[in-house]
Order: sequence, then C-alpha cells, then structure tokens
Amino acid sequence: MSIDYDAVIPNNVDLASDKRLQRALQTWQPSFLSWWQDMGPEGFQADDVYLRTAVSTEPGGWAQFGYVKMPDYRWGIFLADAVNDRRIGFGDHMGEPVWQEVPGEYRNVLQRIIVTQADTEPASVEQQRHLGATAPSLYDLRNLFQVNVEEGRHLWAMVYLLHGFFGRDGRDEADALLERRAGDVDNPRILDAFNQACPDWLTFFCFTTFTDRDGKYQLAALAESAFDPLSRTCRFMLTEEAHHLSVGEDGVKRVLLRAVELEREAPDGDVRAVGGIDLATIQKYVTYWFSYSLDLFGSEISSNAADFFASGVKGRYREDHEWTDHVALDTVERLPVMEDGRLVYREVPTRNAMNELLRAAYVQDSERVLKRWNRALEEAGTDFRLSLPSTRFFRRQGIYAGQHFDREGQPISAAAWEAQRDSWLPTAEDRAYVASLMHAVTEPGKMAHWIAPPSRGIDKQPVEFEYVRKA
Ligand code: BYC
Ligand code: FE
Ligand code: FE
Repeated sequence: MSIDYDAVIPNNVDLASDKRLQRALQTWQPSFLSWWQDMGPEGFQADDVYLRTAVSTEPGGWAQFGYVKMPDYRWGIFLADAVNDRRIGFGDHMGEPVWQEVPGEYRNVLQRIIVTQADTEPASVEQQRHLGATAPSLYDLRNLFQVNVEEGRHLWAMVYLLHGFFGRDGRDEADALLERRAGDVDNPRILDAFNQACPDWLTFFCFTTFTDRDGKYQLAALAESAFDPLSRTCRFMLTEEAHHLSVGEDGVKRVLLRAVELEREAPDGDVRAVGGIDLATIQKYVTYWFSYSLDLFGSEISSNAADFFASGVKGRYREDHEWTDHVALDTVERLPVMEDGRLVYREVPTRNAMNELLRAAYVQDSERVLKRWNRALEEAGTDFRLSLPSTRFFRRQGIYAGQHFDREGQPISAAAWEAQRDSWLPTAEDRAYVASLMHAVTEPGKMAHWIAPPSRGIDKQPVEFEYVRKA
C-alpha cells in the first residue's frame, strides 16, 4: 500500500478508514510534539536541516532528501508490505497462520515487549539532546538530527501498535512513554543503557555503533514474530536502523584515523598534548559501550525468553535462514556459569538460552565492525589494534552480574578489579579530557581538530555542503 502523505499522520495502514484509531493517534500527536520541543534536540528546532524522509516502503527508493525544520518532520506509520499467506516460523505454533490480532493469552507479554522496545526510542533522543551544542561539523550535526527524528519515528511505529491493538491499556502505555525520562531517578527509562549519560561525541559514536546495534538484533528477532503487525513494523524500522549504525561506525573510524595522524605530529607521540583523543581512550569507550549494550539482551538463562519463543512472540536472528530446528525443544546449549568461584560449563535447554543466542549473533556482528576499524588502523600505518572484552566483563545484568572478571573473562578478586579497572574503562579524568575537546564547529566543511573528515557527503552532496542552516 502506498503512503498517504496528505493525512495529518502520514501512513500506509489506511488510517483514514479507522476513525477511532485515527482520533486516538491525533490526540497523542500534540503530546508527542510537545515532548519533542521539551526533550528533543536543544537549540536547533527552528533551523533547516537536510534530512531524509521516508516516502515509500519499497526497498531502494524509499527516501527523499531536503531541508526540513525538525518539528515539521513528517513522522508517520509505515509498515513493510504484508507477506502473502505468512506462517508462524518457530515455537509451539509453528506452521499456523500468523496473527492479525493479539491473542488473549499473549496480550500481556506482547504489550510488555512492545513497551520495552518503544521506551528505548524516546530515551535515546533524550540522552542525545545536548549534543548539538558541541557538534564537530555541520555534517555530524545533520547526522545526529537524522538519527533523532528517526528514533522519534520508531516511537510512532510502536505507539501505533499500542493504540491499534491494546485498547485502553495501550493508550495509557503510550502516554507513559512521554513521561519517563532517561536518567531520571524517580521515573527512569526501562533498560539501564538508556539511563546513561551521552555527554560527548565519542560516546555518541560508540552508542550508535553498539547500542543501536542491539536495536538491529532485537528488531530482527521481533520481525520474526507471529504477531504480523509487529513483524511488518520492525521490518521497516530495520531499513532506517542501518544508517544509525553507519553513523556510529564511521564516526569512531574518523576519530581513530585522526588519532593516528596526531600521534605522528605530536612530540613523543602524545596525542593529548596536541588536542586529540588518543587510541587508548577510544578503546576504553568501546569497551564500556559494548559491555553496557550486552546487558540489553537480558539474562543468559531466561524463562521469559523461553516463553517468548514458545508462544511465537519473538524469534531468533534470521530464524528462517540460520536455523533448521525451529522448535528447539530437545536440544541444549553449553554455557559457562560460575559455581563456587569457578567457571564450569552447564547444559541449558535451548529455549532458555534464547537471549544468549541473540547476544552471540550480536557479538559476531560487533567483531566484524572491529575488524573493519582494525583494517583502517593497519592502512593508516599503526600497530595499534582495538579489541572487544569477554561477554562476562563488566556486566550488570544476567548470570555474570555482581562478580568480577578480567577483559578475557577470567574471574578475579574485587581487589584485582579495583587495581585494573581504570586501565580498562574510562576514568573521570578521561571523560573530563574528552569533554574539554567538545566545541561546536559551524563553518561548512570544517571539522573539529580531533576528528578526520568523512570520505563523502550525504545524498551525493559535497562534505562542505551546508547541512544545517541557522534560522
Ligand atoms: N536493564 O529474563 P530476563 C533499540 C530485566 S535497542 C534493565 O533477563 P528478558 C534502540 C527484564 O526486563 C532494542 N532491566 O530478560 C537502540 C526483566 O524484568 P522483570 C530494544 C533489564 O525478559 C538505540 C528482568 O530483568 N528492544 O531499539 O528475557 C537507540 C529479568 O529478565 C535489562 C528490546 O529490548 C537491562 N539491560 O529479556 C534507540 C526488545 N535486561 O520482567 C533504540 C524488547 C533485562 O523481572 N525487549 N532486564 O520486571 C525484550 O525482548 C526483553 O525485554 C529483553 C529482556 C531482551 C530486554
Ligand atoms: Fe530506533
Ligand atoms: Fe537507531
């Protein structure tokens, strides 16, 4: 179905024919806009930003670029096309037709998952709202805002499901999504990575590399869902997500390349002495955000995850392509668990290890990113290489939480942890140093001292294009 762009809420779900839903969403819309004014990008609401807007859900030509003031962005409801005669692909209902309505027995779990997914979207906008003031270039400023408006659209995508399929409860949850606040001690966001501060651009690039990548894997698992409207919603969100990941990966790469350049210019190779971010500090930020994002997959051993899979609510990554046994009832996974202070392998029913299987796919994907960064370092002529810590390192959720492991994942004492922690994770001093470099660069084509320029601009525009025009 084509997108109705004349409607108050652009959509391809034929909203015009469902007056009740349309009214409910049009009532929520002013609350969303007022949240965006209060909690969205601070200081840039009146400026013209060169943004892409979704105009179709066809792969390929789905986006259109042009100057838009952010509050005028056409946030809408776009589902990927329905798959003809789609069947449930895994779990206890394998082979049955997918659901177009919410089955009563799965209403609570589905609602909880959708609310959790929804909550992360506005949370990330709140976390990033002050970054515009210190953007290293107009190119980066525009990318930040592109990510922000699309996370706003992801919120719309989930609110459509809540309003359309969960009645009164869904409407209440949609309101609550605009009331929780990232980092607020009294009314925080649901998942802990979304309550962390995002005070500087190195953090932003690590967040979009590793935390948005959790989004990619969670959305892919939900795209397998037996609840077809959720599946179609997530499939379209994934096309937008790819850009967020590239903003992160390319951003970190540009900071790395600049560090190598400055290392050569600096007396004694001291990058900080010449105003750059040194490679060791970049490694610490990578370690921190990778570990924080691992927590977002939930516990390694989880009866919730087993129930999600059994009911058909949430599948594995590319369930159809990467797995042959889609029922997973008679198999086990071997996981290292802590017993009496030692790591031992224990067998866990596969269904209870679903979070760990999704996390493993995520780790593999993250390793591919590290490989690309390391290739760039090699080409730049340095011996320095980045690495990811063990999945047991610095965890706050799941079976390794509350214990100490070194970067290789070996159990260590609290004292050994204290002694080495500052060499593994950003210290207050590291953060203060990175913060001291953050100053806005607003001349088109110019870059902050600590970051290399991108290799190309956006939508075939040159790097020196005026991506954000001051009002
Ligand atoms: N922080 O069995 P467990 C994105 C809770 S990112 C705090 O271990 P389960 C984006 C858990 O809720 C993608 N609490 O976990 C990225 C449960 O609480 P209750 C977001 C946590 O349920 C960047 C308890 O611990 N999407 O889109 O199997 C920018 C034990 O649960 C955490 C989704 O998350 C944590 N890290 O799985 C913008 C998909 N981890 O029930 C956007 C939907 C666990 O005891 N969510 N807990 O009160 C899910 O599928 C599941 O909720 C989870 C957890 C995978 C998150
Ligand atoms: Fe998102
Ligand atoms: Fe994202």
